[in-house]
Amino acid sequence: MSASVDAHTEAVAAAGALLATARDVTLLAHVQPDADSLGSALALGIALHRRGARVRVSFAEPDRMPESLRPLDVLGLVVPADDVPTVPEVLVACDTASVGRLGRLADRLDTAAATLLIDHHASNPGFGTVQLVDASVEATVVLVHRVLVEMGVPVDEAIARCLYAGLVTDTVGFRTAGPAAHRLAATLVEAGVEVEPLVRPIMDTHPFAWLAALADVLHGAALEPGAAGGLGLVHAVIPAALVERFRPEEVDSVIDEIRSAAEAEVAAVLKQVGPLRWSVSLRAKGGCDVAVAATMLGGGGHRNAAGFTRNGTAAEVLEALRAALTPDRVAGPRTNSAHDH
Ligand SMILES: [Mn+2]
Repeated sequence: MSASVDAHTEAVAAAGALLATARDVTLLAHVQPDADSLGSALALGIALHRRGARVRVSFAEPDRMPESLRPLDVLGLVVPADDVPTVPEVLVACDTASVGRLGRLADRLDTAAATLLIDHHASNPGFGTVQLVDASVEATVVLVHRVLVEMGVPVDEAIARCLYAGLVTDTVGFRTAGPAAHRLAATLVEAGVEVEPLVRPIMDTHPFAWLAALADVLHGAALEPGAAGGLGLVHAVIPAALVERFRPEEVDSVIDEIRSAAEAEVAAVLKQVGPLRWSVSLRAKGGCDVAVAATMLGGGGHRNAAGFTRNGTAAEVLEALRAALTPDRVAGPRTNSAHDH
């Protein structure tokens, strides 16, 4: 066994020991929570609630649970950020690549009596008293499952649904999943997960009005074959009017359409979140590392999926992105962590 495997085994044991004795646990997802982050927090939350602990799950923003993920919260564990205790007994940060991803709840890391970080982002600097960070797994829910096994928790259907939701989304429908993740998926289906009704609302459902809006956004997309050191960049802009009109489930799905352009290694979607403020999603296909560019621009992420937020006009943000995607910055050795989110 390598040293890192030993370290992760120790961290799983430490995480299990901390949670096994915890009486009151606050589980946090990152801002704009996705299925991996909320699925991780809810899977642990359901398990701990069933062991008799007082449990709450929250995130700093937005102020509502993403509609498509609401069915995962079968026990009603999600509370508004304002209801998170000022001094939590045990705080668990799930799928949180940096302190900043906790938003205005980040200060609870300093006040909590004990903190546990569970994450799979290679760029994570590490924080918290117990740190379970393993960039070799496809999703944070994989690490949560290890902790549940360590604690001897039976993975019932409700927990399995949370874990499956994180696994299927972070692996883009298992396309980046390795053998162990496929085996975990089989275990979760055996525990009772009905895949189609679980996944369709999360990955594959939009209001009819979105189709026309999406057509407009795609019509405005542009291809720059010479960008990213000649690997090609395709990008699209989502104006504030559409960001405000539609759910994150619609807005955040645009990148999956844009990245299908064969002529571009890198895809970018600029989402207008203020008059002169943009939240930018980046995707790559393995030929370059968009986490490097995103980190340079104040964000972060994985090699093939990253993002950042930046002020300026759309043209200015695109210019900054082009500059960050120069070949010497985006090349670099491939890692074994070919996953998204
Ligand atoms: Mn994740």
